[in-house]
Amino acid sequence: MTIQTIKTTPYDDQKPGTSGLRKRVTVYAQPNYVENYIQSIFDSLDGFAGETLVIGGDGRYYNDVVIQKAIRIAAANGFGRVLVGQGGLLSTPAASHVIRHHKAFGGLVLSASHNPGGPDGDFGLKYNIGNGGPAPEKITDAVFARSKVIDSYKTVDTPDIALGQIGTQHVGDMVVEVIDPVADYAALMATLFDFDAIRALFAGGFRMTFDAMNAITGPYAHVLLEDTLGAPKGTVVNGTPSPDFGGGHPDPNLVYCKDMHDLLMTADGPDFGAASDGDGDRNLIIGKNRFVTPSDSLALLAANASLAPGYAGGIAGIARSMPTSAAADRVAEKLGIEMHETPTGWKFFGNLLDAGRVTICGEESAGTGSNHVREKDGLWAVLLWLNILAVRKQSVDQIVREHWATYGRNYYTRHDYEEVDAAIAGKLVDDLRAQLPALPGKSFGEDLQVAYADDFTYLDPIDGSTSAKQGIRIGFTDGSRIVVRLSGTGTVGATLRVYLERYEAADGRHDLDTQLALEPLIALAEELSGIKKRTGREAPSVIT
Ligand code: G16
Repeated sequence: MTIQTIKTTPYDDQKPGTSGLRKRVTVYAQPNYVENYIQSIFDSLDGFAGETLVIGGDGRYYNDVVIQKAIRIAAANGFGRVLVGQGGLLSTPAASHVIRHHKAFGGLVLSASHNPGGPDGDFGLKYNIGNGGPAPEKITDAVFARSKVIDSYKTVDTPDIALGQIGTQHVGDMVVEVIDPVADYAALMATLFDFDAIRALFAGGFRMTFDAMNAITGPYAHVLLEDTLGAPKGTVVNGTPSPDFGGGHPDPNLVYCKDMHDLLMTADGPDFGAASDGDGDRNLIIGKNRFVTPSDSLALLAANASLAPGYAGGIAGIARSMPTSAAADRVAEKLGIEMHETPTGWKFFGNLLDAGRVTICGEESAGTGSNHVREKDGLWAVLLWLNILAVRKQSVDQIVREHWATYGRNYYTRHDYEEVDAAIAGKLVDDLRAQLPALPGKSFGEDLQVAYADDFTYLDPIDGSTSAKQGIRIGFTDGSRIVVRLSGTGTVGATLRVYLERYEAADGRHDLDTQLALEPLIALAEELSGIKKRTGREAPSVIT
């Protein structure tokens, strides 16, 4: 095998965001853009000679091109073996499991997650470490630093690897194993959940619809829900992955899954609806006549996890991202277990999971997961919900209402302003930050008195690292909160996210419309930040 060293010039924009490097395909298609980034990753790692690397992606446009480049660069850099999903496919949680299960050194996950795909859509690359989780900031910072000075990359001159056939091939001295993308993951799910109980649920006439959004979870959902658990054929819709997600936006929220939501709100609709995103790590949960917010879903899954065999011994602790509602905190308090608040992004959960401090983690952005992998996991959440429904023999709506009656309800919404001018968004956040020292103690209206106001800094209790400027928090004495932060996954302009939350006690009113219940906070957020005035937007682009 002849290793080629190719001269290159650096790009200045290869800074990984909340979850890897996400850019337009047109940006990724620039000369050596992919090569520079992958070489910068490998240059930031030590000790992988002869080791195993996992590579797989969500099958979006450009996946096939990048995967061939990645295999060649891995061979030239001295990896001993690459495990790659058949067709270049692996959902993000499956990639995490394959890394762990096969004791790989790490993995390259090719995905821009819920962002649209296609020639004019987005592409993404993320490096995951040996625990199966996204690389921590000390690695992503090193990758960015390297990308700014890189002057060459290594590759080999070989024909493309045939990814269609399961089996073993060679690229120079490196072994390439093309594996079934679903098998290892499906076997893991069987160890966590009571498949017999879920089979009995379906056999008893329980009806669900699962929208795979023309993305990666289709093959996984067909195997697990229909072939293994006996849900009728047709339960999984949009189940064939396509490079541009059928022209859709593979984000499982109430905007892009409106049809499913509306179906679940009809009298003869199914009992349960769920969806997952482009790379299979997010989930949407809707029961008949009951949408479950991701923050509530996290709390409910944590409270009921012990009903599934994989968690029968109880859970060690819960972690949630800072903007996620405090609903899970009340569950942790009642269970007498640890509760952690981390910055946005799954990479911050890894240390807590590795240390055994937490078992279940979640984010308000439709992400939930557990210590079974080191990524959030869409189908896992769906299966845990099914397991809970099978054991409790109640509807989603009943379970949610009982939860609120026990713990109280955290009314919660997120307002996104997408593709805002980056300079305006940056200034807006800076100006809001400048107001923070004067806010504590101040009252707004009759009920809102500021208890604290800060820019969230996280101190990792395991490795002692700190992450500053993780989002502005304004907390009130009644448990209400306003959080404002800039997205780290958008690819055009800036996305401003405003998160709003209000707590209503267990004996309070739980049947209010969410936007109405949060109206005073929505108005106050505008008063303090001036988003509409400064951006000229009349309303958020997306409300979840
Ligand atoms: C968004 C969400 C985060 C999530 C991240 C990555 O980040 O707000 O909670 O961790 O996406 O998720 P995925 O891999 O599914 O895209 P941001 O920075 O845009 O708010």
